[in-house]
Amino acid sequence: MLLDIGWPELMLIGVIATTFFTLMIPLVQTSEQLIIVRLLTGIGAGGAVSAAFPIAAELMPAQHRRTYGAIYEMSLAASFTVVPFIGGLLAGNQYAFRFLALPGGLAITVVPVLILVAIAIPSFKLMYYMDRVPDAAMTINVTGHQWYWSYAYPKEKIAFDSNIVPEDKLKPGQPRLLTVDNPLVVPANTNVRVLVTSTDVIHSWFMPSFGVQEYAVIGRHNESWFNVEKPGTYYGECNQICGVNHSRMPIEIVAMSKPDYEKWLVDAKKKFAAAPQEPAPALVAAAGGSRAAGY
Ligand SMILES: [Cu+2]
Repeated sequence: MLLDIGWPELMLIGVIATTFFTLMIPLVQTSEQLIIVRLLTGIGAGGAVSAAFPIAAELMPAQHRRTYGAIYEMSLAASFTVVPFIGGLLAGNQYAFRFLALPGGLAITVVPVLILVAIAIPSFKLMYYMDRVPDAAMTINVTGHQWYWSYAYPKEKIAFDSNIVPEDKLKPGQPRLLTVDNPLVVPANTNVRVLVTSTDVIHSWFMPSFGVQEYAVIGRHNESWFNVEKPGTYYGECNQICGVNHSRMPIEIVAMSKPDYEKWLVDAKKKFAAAPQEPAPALVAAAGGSRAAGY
């Protein structure tokens, strides 16, 4: 790193800068100067927060990094808004106080903060539960390619490609740009774990109705899970720009009742008999992603 400065030193510089610029606030004479000092305070505080997170990330369990990422973004936003403002108040700056004296001045500062805090509490809880992978009854390997998905059921020893059905081959009732030749079939009311990876560029396996969006990255297995409560057909798309046919690699998932799924499986084992798959890596979450063999 530049001048051999590490994160701890950078954090210290941020804290010193924040303190220094906060102490500068009483010297401010015009509102323009206040804006500049507030911005510099924000950069100092933002720098301190940004340096603290890589340090903290090393100490955190990998499966919760998404939650910490959200905390980081909120801290960064606060660095530029709340911190310099409170700094101004603490420093007794006339402009900060004048702003508060405006009709509703306090309200437009405090109310959004309270709303954010109120939203944050259930969000963090939800993100925590989203990041946990409960005991899954089955695992499916999802692989993104330019430009189609392939699915493998390692335990069931089946694997197949899932390609878009071109518009002129659609049957009545099939939606265009969403219908595939071989949809992914899963049993309903079952915890299904997906391990998402890619063989070329970065894709993203996005199933809005399942609340699942997982990047498909070469050499990494990203883990997610879902449980489809209602049998039916569900659609999703690749939502990471991955090349010229990005819009032509939809995801179609058919959730069947367990008996129907078992029937499908019997046929699928004949139709899609796959070369033995590599065993599903069971410890992906604990290891924070693993290198897939063979890349
Ligand atoms: Cu893609």
